[in-house]
This record gives sequence, C-alpha cells and structure tokens, in this order.
Amino acid sequence: MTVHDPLAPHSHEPNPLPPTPDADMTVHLPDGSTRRIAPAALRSLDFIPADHLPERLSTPLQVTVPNCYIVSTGHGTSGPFSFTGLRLLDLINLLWPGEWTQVEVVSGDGFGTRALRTELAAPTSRPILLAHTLDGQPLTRAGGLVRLIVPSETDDALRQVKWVAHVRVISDG
Ligand SMILES: Nc1nc2c(c(=O)[nH]1)N[C@H]1C(S)=C(S)[C@@H](COP(=O)(O)O)O[C@H]1N2
Ligand SMILES: [Mo]
Repeated sequence: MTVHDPLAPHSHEPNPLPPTPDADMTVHLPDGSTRRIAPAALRSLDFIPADHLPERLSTPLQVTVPNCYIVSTGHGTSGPFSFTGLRLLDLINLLWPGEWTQVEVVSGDGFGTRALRTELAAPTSRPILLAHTLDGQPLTRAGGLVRLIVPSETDDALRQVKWVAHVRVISDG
C-alpha cells in the first residue's frame, strides 16, 4: 500500500446516493476472467458453479452477523443492525481455486477497501460479509444493495462499502 493508494484509509463524506442503476457485481479473478453476479443470485446462491469445492467452504454459506454498527464521524452512529450475506472468503473460494493474496472491493462510486487473505482466513464468529440482507429484509438501493460489512471496523465506516460493483482478487506472488 502506498500513500497514493485510493483504497487506503482516508476521510470521506459518505455518498448518500446510489451511483449507477446497474446493481450487478463483477468479480475479477487473477487469470483475467470475470464473473458477474446479480444481487438476487447472491441471495439465492444460484451463481455457484457446479464444480465448486465444498470442502473449502463454511457451513452454512449464508451467515448472519448481529450487533453491527455503522459508525460515521460525520453523521453519528447507526445500528445495531443484523447483516446477512456470504462471507467474502467463501465467495472467493467458490470462484477461484488458485493462489491469491488480497482482494479489493470497490463500489460504483469509486469507494473501496482491501482485505488481505490472512485477514479473511483468520477464524472469527464475525466474518467480513458481502451482505444482501439487513434485519431480515433485502438491502435496498438506498441502503447499499450489496454492501461489504467489516464487523471489526468500528471507527469511521470507511470499510463498510455500499453498492459493491467490483471484487478484484489479486495474486501478488
Ligand atoms: N459506496 C460507498 N460506500 C460508503 C461510502 C460512500 O461514499 N460510498 N461512505 C462510507 C462512509 S464515510 C460512511 S460514514 C458510511 C455511511 O453509511 P450509511 O449511509 O449506511 O449511514 O458508508 C460508507 N460506505
Ligand atoms: Mo463516514
């Protein structure tokens, strides 16, 4: 990470408006191939390839993390929320059997964060999620539609990326 890294921690006024009408997420894999996943497919899991590797995945695949807060330095704290979705680690393991070291998660409005594989693989009951559901209801367009939820981030919401548009799996090695 460099000082000019646009995904490095930075202060930011949250964008209140959904960026584009296209709500699909594109996953970019280290070999240059891409997979497009609609929010409904993330909920139903019907994007899962037939040849997936079940032994590398958590059970159940859909996980709920309760007592999440969105802590904004600008407009206060909201929550507690219960977010449901797929672990980011499981999404990657479903689509990419090869090596990788980190992942970038970027929204339609160019807001993003990254996570190292070591962070995603560390055992926890509060994993990083690609959330599609908030308190049992599908996330709305205004609410972020597909939102990265990083339960361990409780300072400034800078990793709670709404409108996830691109997930870029990177192999540095
Ligand atoms: N895509 C996107 N996600 C974002 C932001 C943004 O501008 N764009 N702002 C972040 C910041 S700074 C805050 S405080 C929270 C606000 O989340 P809320 O709208 O659910 O309160 O979203 C975070 N996620
Ligand atoms: Mo914020």
